[in-house]
Amino acid sequence: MNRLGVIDRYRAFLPVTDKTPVVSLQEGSTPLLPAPRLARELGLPETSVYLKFEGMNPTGSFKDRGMTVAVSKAVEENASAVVCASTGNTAASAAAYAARAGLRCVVLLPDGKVAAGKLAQSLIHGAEVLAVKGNFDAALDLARRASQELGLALVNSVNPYRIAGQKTAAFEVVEALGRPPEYQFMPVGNAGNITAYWAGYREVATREGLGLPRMMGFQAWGAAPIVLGKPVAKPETIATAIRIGNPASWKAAEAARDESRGAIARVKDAEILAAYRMLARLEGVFCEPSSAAGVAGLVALAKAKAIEIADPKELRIVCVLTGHGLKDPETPKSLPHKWRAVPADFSALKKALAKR
Ligand code: AN7
Repeated sequence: MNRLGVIDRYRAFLPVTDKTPVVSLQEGSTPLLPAPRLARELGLPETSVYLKFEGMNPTGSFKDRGMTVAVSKAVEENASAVVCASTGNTAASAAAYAARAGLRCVVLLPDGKVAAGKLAQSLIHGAEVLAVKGNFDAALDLARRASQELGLALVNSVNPYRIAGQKTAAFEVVEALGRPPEYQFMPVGNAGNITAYWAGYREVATREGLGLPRMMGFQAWGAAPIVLGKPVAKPETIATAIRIGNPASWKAAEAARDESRGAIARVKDAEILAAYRMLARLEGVFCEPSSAAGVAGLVALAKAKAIEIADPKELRIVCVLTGHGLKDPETPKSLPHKWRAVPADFSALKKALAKR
């Protein structure tokens, strides 16, 4: 398959020139999956709900869209090393793209709070992994200082090249639907992604004379600074990717919310886990828990009959599933399952299958 990465596909809309060396893993071009069984379960029109499955990117999350641009520009600007703080996915992506570019990569991770798959990725790609005895917000402060004082290129989403790359997901949604959706639901952590999608939707709307979606962002209940209107000193949630108390793109996320007549609200861990299971069981789509926060928000609004439906046939709702479920192999085991041991014996198997 000849797949273009996001720089080659959207070159004209990105801050690159012919001189920029392209560091790519053929990221982007992710599926936009219809979710009719989920829609029916929520009492929404069957053709209305779509899943932008960003877990299908090379390192398993949306971060790759921004990382290809950030690392390509770091190489162009003669950086010899990159640094980031991360709840796991940014680190995994930075580690992979830095490896591909032959750059040194330093990742600062909140000690003990990173899902197993993400840590495994940073390690195998050869990043220098530093487990910070503190949360993401403390790690980001350290990464900023390391960038300023030690000259490492910072590849967190405060780097505008990251946001530029990530806005390409909005371009793909519009291409797939033929127009922007009425609503977009997504998780919010450091708030770079909601900022990037909003920039992307605004760009296509201006270019092609189209409308704009309402941006619906969801934080975890115990890590909801934007909802509460103040930083959270000790953010807590099972959705470790969005365990962030002081988002870097706070103001831009509020602008996306307000300009789009959208909302930023919070969902409980139990609601996140319920949506996570629902996606896996109704649609065959396995995302990581944080990714399900947007869907949990949709479930809550659909239940409250708070989704505006002008024309049921025309309604389009996109849920962004930011990361792959395999990133976090532990969480599924904590949920109830049909799982039992059987002796290696056919009559025992028959008996076991008879009682469901
Ligand atoms: C799966 O990797 O912040 O609101 O350091 O991994 O743009 O931060 C990850 C965030 C949603 C939130 N879903 O996006 C990091 C990091 C997943 C994520 C978010 C993250 P932003």
